[in-house]
Amino acid sequence: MKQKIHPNKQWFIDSRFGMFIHFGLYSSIGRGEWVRSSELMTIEAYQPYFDSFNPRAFDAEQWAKAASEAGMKYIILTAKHHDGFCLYDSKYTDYKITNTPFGRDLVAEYLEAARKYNLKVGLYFSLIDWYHPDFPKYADRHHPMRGNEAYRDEDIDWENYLTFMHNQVEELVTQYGELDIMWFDFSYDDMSGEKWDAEKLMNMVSQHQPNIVIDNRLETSGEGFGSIVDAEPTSYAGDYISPEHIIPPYPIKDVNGNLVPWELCTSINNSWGYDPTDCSYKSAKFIIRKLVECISKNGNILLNIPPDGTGKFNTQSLEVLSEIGDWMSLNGDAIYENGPAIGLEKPEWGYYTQKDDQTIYAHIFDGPLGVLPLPGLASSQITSVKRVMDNSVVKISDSWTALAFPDTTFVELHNNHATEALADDIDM
Ligand code: FHN
Repeated sequence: MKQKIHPNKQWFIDSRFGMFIHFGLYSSIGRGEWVRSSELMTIEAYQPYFDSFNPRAFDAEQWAKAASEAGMKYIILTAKHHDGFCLYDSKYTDYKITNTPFGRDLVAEYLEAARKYNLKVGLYFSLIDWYHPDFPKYADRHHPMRGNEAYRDEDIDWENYLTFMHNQVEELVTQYGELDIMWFDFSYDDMSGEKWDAEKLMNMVSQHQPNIVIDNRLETSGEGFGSIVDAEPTSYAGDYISPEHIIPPYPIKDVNGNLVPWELCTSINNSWGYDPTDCSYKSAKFIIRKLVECISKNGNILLNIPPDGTGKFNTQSLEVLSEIGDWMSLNGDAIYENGPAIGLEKPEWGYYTQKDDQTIYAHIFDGPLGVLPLPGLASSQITSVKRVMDNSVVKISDSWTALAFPDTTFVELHNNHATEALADDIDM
């Protein structure tokens, strides 16, 4: 089944697992990245966080090493979030990290470290900018100054805002080397598509970075598919769909039956920006199982890890990432370059994924009574079954008997070979 992506961008689908990082002034407040909006905070009330911003424990190598050792193949950092604060030395604004006590271009350091760890590198860029005077305030349902009478008769120059926004994107795609992903965020109401002058923006980005992978949020938010599934997608539909905290129930296809790439973005807890009161950390096992589910439906996971106000990942995040990495080091073959198992129904005990014409993986979440039913597989098709969730390799060789029933093959799991293999189990 064909994928709807350029061959130069196949690495994105093959990678399957990436790290998202939301970091900025809001990280030092600790109430999430929407704190200005959720608390109707004026620029003046937010200014002290700018004036004192100095993440002393920031170490880009900690971020990159943690991502690499967790088995993540790409990494995406917020170069600028909705508050308009730039983590890089933008020449189009003074609202940037190089004007804070930190004083350094954090994006440049992040990119250098990520490339050192052989990660594909991406930047998140907010189309929304609550700091810029020409971004609408009073009538915008997200803006921190929404409904504030001081802005009822605001006189904004939207063309000036678009020039500013496009210029910032252009400096990112021309001043920081080869970028692998541009993660625009996000469209809503009439703030979508050509409101952003999206075709011009996409053309400019692709001209400077011809192989860059781009998400679909010039058109949508985390809830829509956008026109990439249409027969005639718009010029700014992007390369993939970016559902947020939502796993589609099936592989997404376009009108011609081609698989459409997608990437679930979610966080290791329930917060994008750092919030020390959010202790809802997902377990490694839960994340791995969701990753397998996504892959079985042709999706990736972009897992957000929020650094604290000093710039470092906390212990809970590092422990989960380390446990995922242990599992990935044993079972990465059943993750990378895997996709939906063609023609096979989802088995009751978990998921199939398929790597190539010869290799199907049985991801067994709920072990069978004793004999493993492999629906849709004939014993002649099977040369090995890797029980990746229990880290036991169950191979069918001449000493095994594979019981075949109509449309189902059963693999006996109590063979002495299995016993040897099971002895190598690593407890999840
Ligand atoms: O508003 C943002 C939010 O802060 C966060 O960056 C997420 C990540 O996908 N995107 C937007 C909400 O969809």
